[in-house]
Amino acid sequence: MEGKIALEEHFAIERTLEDSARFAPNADWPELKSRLLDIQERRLREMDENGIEVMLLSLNAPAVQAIPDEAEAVELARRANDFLAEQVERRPNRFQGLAALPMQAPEQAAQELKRCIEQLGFRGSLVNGFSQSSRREGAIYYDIPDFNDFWAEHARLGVPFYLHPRNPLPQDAAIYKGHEWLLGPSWAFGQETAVHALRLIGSGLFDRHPELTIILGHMGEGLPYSMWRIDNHNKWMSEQNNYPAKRAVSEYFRENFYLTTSGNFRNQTLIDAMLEIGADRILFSADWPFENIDHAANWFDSAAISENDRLKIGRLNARKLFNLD
Ligand code: GRE
Ligand code: ZN
Repeated sequence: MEGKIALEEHFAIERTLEDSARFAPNADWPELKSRLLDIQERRLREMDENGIEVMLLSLNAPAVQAIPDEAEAVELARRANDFLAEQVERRPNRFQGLAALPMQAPEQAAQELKRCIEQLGFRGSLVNGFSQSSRREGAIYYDIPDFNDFWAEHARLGVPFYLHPRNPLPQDAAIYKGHEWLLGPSWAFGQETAVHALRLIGSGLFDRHPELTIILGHMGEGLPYSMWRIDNHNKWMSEQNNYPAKRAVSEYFRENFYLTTSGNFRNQTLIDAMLEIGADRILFSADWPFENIDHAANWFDSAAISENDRLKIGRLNARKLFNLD
């Protein structure tokens, strides 16, 4: 299919490059490194060869989220966003930007988002899971009241927030001890991100901001497959899910979330996602440079779905969601 739009597509700047090194065996690091640092050459060539018209670009992970010094996190986000804006400006028909945000400083995160949307012309934000801060012990998730004003501003600006994976902190990863192969994309990324998304849902965030849109990658980080069970929850028992939110989890999932196909190129999984959330809320993505663009495109272009759904998922949904006329 020609004219696809892809939106979980990463780059690095020198300062964030090392964050990705741990995810590649030594033998593959030179390749991953050169993929991360390139924007205008090989990436563009691969887009052309695989029918991708536009990529919405985002910084690699965990980058800004893993910098405990808040002033440094704020500065890095700004620098990365300025760099991305320059890259987009060279080919605005092919590249658009998603903002990196210093969530450990919620007020500055809101300001940076506003700057990125209103001045740099970005289309939304992409945040790499929880944040760390020297002001606070442990992982900071975004369901707490500190983020009330941030979410209000995000909703006001009317752009989507992409909740992208990162690994849990060592103190929260005891279950993986001695089984390190489960960290990263094989399991821990999805588990970490799915729980964060459920925390946002249960907190009542979407009662306060029904117009807020969250995007999840990797076909929903396992959530579509679990949606019925999360709601059903031993239905015969008198005590049901007890959380501040007003409605069933699946209702928020269907109304406030979009999913992308990033790194999950499987008909069975796509069809399950379509049955749970609908073809109007699924968006093609590759997850370059961690996944190959041709692997994503070859699978998607011949996936066992209708041509109408292929057009929506490959292009039309993203055009509408990100106002890409
Ligand atoms: C990603 O950002 O999507 C990613 C990583 C590291 C390994 C695999 C992966 O940051 O998909
Ligand atoms: Zn990714």
